[in-house]
Amino acid sequence: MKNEKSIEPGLAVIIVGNDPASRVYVNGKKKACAEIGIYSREYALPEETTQQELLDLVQKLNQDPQISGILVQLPLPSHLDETDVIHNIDPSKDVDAFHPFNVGKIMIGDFDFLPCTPAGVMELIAESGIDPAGKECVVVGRSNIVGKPQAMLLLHKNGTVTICHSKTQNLKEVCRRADILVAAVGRANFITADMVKPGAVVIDVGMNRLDNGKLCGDVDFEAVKQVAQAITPVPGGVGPMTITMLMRNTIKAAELQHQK
Ligand code: L34
Repeated sequence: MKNEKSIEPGLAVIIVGNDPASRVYVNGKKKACAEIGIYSREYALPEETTQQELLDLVQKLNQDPQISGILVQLPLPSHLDETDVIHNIDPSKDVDAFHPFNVGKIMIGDFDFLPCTPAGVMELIAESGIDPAGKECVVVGRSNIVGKPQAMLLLHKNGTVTICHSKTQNLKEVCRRADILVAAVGRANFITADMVKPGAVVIDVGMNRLDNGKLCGDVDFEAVKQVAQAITPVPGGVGPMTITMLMRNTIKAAELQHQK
């Protein structure tokens, strides 16, 4: 019989430099680990860290049996090559699912990990009793971290998916078709009420810090909530789900490594 007790998930979080938003998110991740009993280790590296130093740390953590998941908090300072760092994380410890191996597995539909933010969005939709099957799903934003994988996950659930971006023509009309609208643009109040079909489900992935320090999503919440059937707030919507999905991925990584 398998000894369940011997599985001990461990998460290594690497943060480079002094981005205040990254600090908040990393603190949230450590706190979540502590709350649910996941061992976590933080590596706070100075702004001047070199690519080689960062890669050496990733290599060391790839070999560390206490560590099941490695997360390099993005964005990195501009002198560092994010793609190169991600490529050097062992795919079996890639709890962000950013490594091309895991990205490819998601495309095929045979995956171990899902990227945390899009997975969190899917959980919110499912827990609200909403089934994307056959529905018009519009994703605004095409980043590798959110927009593209989000579209793929909605497609896996049989949604009819459209991806919009800065070159999209008639953005308003396309958004108004959506039964499920996911905003991942990175611009405060970008989605206005006239872009939303009455009764639509609106998910706000935006995390914009206004000059007054207030956190604000991509959706004009006060106006859009009047027309939407369901809408996620910022803060208190997708952000905490991102952290929850990281916990799920870390446990999954530990289980998979244990089976080997
Ligand atoms: N490698 N980098 C890597 N993985 C990730 O999954 C992330 N992301 C994004 C930025 N860089 C990353 C995050 O963790 C965004 N993100 C994230 C995580 C948590 C929250 C927001 C973004 C969050 O908890 N937001 C709170 C408010 C926090 C605040 O006050 O600033 C909320 O309620 O939305």
